[in-house]
Amino acid sequence: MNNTEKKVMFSGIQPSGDFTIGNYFGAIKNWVKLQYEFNCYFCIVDLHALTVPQEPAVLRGKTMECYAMLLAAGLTPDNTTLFVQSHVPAHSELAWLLNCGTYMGELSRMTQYKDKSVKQGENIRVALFDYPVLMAADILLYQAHYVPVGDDQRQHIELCRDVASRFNNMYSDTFTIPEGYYPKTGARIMSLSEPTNKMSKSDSNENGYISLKDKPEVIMRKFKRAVTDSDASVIYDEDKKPGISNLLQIYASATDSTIQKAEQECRALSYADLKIRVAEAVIESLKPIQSEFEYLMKDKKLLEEYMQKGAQRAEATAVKTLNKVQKKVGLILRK
Ligand code: ATP
Ligand code: LTN
Repeated sequence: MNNTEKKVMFSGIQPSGDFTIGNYFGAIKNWVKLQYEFNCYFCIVDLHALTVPQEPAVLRGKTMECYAMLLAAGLTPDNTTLFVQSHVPAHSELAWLLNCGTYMGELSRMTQYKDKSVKQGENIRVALFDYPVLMAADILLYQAHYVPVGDDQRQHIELCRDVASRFNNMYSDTFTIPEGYYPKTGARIMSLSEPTNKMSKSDSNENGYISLKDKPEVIMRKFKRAVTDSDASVIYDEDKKPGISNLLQIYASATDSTIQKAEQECRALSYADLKIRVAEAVIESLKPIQSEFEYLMKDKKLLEEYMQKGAQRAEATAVKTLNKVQKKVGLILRK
């Protein structure tokens, strides 16, 4: 099947820190499989990262690293259009036009905004409020059929569908109405230090997450410190034993197995041995990614070339949709 016959898939990931094994087992590893089945656009959403304060030099560095890491994890420029959001200005332009058809009330209901704005104190950026509209623009520019995301993004996908349908009804069919693509077996990896919270790359406590860049000795140390419980049985029970369940989930993901099998295999281990077993499996599964990442980071020119090609390919599609929208709302297209 050539790319034009495949359904379109779009997803984004923020360069707001180093990718964690949560991002890898929960999202990136699936993207690598999906790229052979769909016409995939995967995007480093640097403009989304700016909705909370960022150190400019750090953001630039992370964007480059995240791009290299996605390649190292197995996305290939032949099968995926991999690009940086700010390299395709159509994202910001469509976001503005969609802003003109989105209601304050709709955005006020977004739980991610409510959660994140509490952390920002008094000076909450307008962009944080507007985050879902930029996300809708990302998706709609490519006429995406499917958007692989975690459960936490459900509300944003619904908003995107509402905004797109409203536009289609008002002006005539323009946008494909996208669907969330929630992998049935998608791993949800929790923090090692607070196993009832999601593992997150922007966590201020480095012991809570394993970065894909962590060296083997760091991975081992972090797992050895992982919070468990005082009972000693290795059983999967998310409510009663969140720490142990998380370790079993990570083990299953790292060994491409199931939670049931992981539980059987590890049942007889002490907690200390379980932690070592899981750490070793993670170290092993990250090895090829880490060596490829190191290799790619030595060749910035090659990375920039890939970035440029990705942006060109994305832009060719994005501009078509943007121009349609501009015409429909009454703008004169520049000749
Ligand atoms: P941040 O800390 O900046 O909010 P994050 O680490 O939560 O970032 P996102 O950039 O919001 O990650 O998400 C990128 C993708 O990774 C999404 O598809 C999301 O569902 C997935 N993901 C993030 N954290 C986890 C996790 N702990 N377990 C499984 N999947 C995850
Ligand atoms: N909000 C998403 C990141 C994101 C995204 C997108 C995902 C930005 N634009 C478009 C899918 C499609 C997140 O925090 N995971």
